[in-house]
Amino acid sequence: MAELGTREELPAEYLDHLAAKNLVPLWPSLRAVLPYGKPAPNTQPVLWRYKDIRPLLLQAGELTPIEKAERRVLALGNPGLGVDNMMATPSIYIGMQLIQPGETAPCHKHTPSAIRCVVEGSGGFTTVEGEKCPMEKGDLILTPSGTWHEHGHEGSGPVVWMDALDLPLIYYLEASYCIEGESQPLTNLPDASQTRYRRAGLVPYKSLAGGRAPYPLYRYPWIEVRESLEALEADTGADEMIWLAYVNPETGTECLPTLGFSAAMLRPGETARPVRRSASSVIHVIEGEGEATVDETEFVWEEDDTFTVPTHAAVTLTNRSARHPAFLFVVDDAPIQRKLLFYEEFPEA
Ligand code: GTQ
Repeated sequence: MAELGTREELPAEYLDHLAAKNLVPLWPSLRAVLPYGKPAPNTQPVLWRYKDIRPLLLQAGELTPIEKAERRVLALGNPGLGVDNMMATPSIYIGMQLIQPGETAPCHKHTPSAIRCVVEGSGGFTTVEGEKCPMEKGDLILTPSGTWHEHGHEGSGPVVWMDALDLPLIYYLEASYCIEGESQPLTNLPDASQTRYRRAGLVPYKSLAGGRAPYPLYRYPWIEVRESLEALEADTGADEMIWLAYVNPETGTECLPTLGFSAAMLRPGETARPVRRSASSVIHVIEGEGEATVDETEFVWEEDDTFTVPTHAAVTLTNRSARHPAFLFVVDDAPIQRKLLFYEEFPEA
């Protein structure tokens, strides 16, 4: 591999002339933008403990009325990417959102796509395109790019959920913006997870004739995902992960064009080694306690904690409990990488 020339080797006067014309020599920076063999991520493996987040989020509820916040959220900033940039990974924004009883977060739509995974509380709801989706712990609710959405809370006690958005990417593309709207009229039907898409393998007959909605299902109830994972245990080899992907029930492909969602169950005492891959991801603990290694970094995680996995990182996940399963929710940017035709998996030799 040839040594590349440096800036220092170039005459100062020449560098000044380049700068005056908005020109940059590539070769001194070539290895930084095209490292050999694999990427050199700035993203750090980071763990956010819900124990740390929760009191600060509740304090936000006292300090800032919802009207002054629009969305009352603490964003998880990766120090490697600049904490203030609100990036958990280069493509994934993660926020923890608090809504108190009776509060509403007004209706809007935006170019970034979002999802919620409910962390605690009962009685919260998100209305998406007129469909009122209940929010119970672990539920996944999609608010794809361009869909109207608003949040509310009809129960008691705080409701907290994790937001994941493709905001860093859309912002980087200078395409991120939002439109405010009036509160939506409700369709007055149960959400589609209870009616049109009640069960995997069944879709409304008319969807076969084409004219499919791009986002037929907005809510994936955790109670059913959890049951599905548990049912797989008997049928999954000890060396295989119990891992289900959330998909669009009409196309069988990822729910959103940019971010992917999946849920894994770790059997009591299990150490899982998910395949190393080119995607970055964020792992959120829905239930259980354990340990993780992300390249050289070691974490001890508990229920409701959240941690990052940079691109190409090697991961191990251990369930510390000898008696109870653990359940993890995974957000990744594999759908973007697949569309751009460079997604890779690196099975262990
Ligand atoms: O709930 O619509 O964390 O628009 C960031 C931006 C949540 C939301 C966030 C948003 C929302």
